Amino acid sequence: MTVASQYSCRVMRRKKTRALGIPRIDLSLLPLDRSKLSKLIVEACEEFGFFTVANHGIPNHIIARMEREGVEFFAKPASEKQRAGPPTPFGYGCKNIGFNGDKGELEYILMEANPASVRQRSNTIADHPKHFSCSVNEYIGAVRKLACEILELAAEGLWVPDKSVFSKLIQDVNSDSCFRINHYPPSTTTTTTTTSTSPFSNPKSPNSPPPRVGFGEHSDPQILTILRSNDVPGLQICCTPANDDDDDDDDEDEGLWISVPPDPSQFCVFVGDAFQALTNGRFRSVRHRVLANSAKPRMSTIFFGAPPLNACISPLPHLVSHHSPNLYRPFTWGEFKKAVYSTRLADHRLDLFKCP
Ligand code: GA4
Repeated sequence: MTVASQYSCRVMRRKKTRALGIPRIDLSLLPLDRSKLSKLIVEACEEFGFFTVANHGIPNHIIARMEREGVEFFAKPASEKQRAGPPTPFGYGCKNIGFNGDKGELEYILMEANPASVRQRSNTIADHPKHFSCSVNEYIGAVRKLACEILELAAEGLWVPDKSVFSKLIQDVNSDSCFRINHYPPSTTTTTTTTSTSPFSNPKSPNSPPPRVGFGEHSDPQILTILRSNDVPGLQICCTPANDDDDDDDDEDEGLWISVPPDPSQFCVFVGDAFQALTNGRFRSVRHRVLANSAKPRMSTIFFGAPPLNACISPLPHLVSHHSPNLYRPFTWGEFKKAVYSTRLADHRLDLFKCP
């Protein structure tokens, strides 16, 4: 990928994209303002495919325990960390991402988000495997519950008759959800820092050095992603500019990278490709990336909520009409995953499933 293409993001043109302030959903409005919240969540998923969640109700001690385990693991010597690798598809990875040659300035642990797999994998990850697996399973349990609450609010906001239509997919005992801890080591140069007075990172001055890419541009394949980071910046989401008055017929446009200010007290929520397909394109999976230019190490913990492998992903009938015909052909999550692993990070995998 060229440096120039790292600065821009090609996304489907949305003529109605307006404000560029990142939506923040305050869950303390529950239960009184449920319908207002569900409307705000739907708007955020339609316009950005992304929002942050404040007052989420997950106890601090669960988050703090999880964070300590991550810090402890990445502080180990490389040879010990490698005992948990390679990440094909689960385990410890360093710089290599996926199976097709993608690289990033990070190291990570990837695992299946079910209690038995976490327990088994902990033996190669931690000196105190029981402690590690308890911390991770408790954290995943809490975050999965948060994801379900958000999915139910989204279903209500879409006026879908069965409000558990999305949440039951990631709650299923056979859910293929996964969990990841990313660690971006500090940058040794201070000249490439991304912290600026403006959250908008492009256009860059021609003199500024190229950004160090921690995790390259991509969309998440699953239904919903819930991320929490420490207080170190780096995450950027791609948004389309407001262009309501531009009526030409190009179907693609340059996007704008917006830096998401880190806030350890909040969670970031990303719409994934499967959610875009289930909502017949009404929600959009957000393209995002992480730049690793900070002088401090960034660590993020991420839950990817996915359906069981045999679940059918097909636009909800309620969201298909004469005016909004089926955008995607039905596919199983297993089929989609196969496509995911045969592509490069930046590829648009959902396009392979578009109706002719
Ligand atoms: C992106 C979202 C999740 O981190 C992930 C990633 C996976 C991996 O790191 O192995 C992928 C990437 C992610 C999408 C395309 C493929 C698969 C790397 C890659 C090049 C765990 C996932 O499910 O898809």
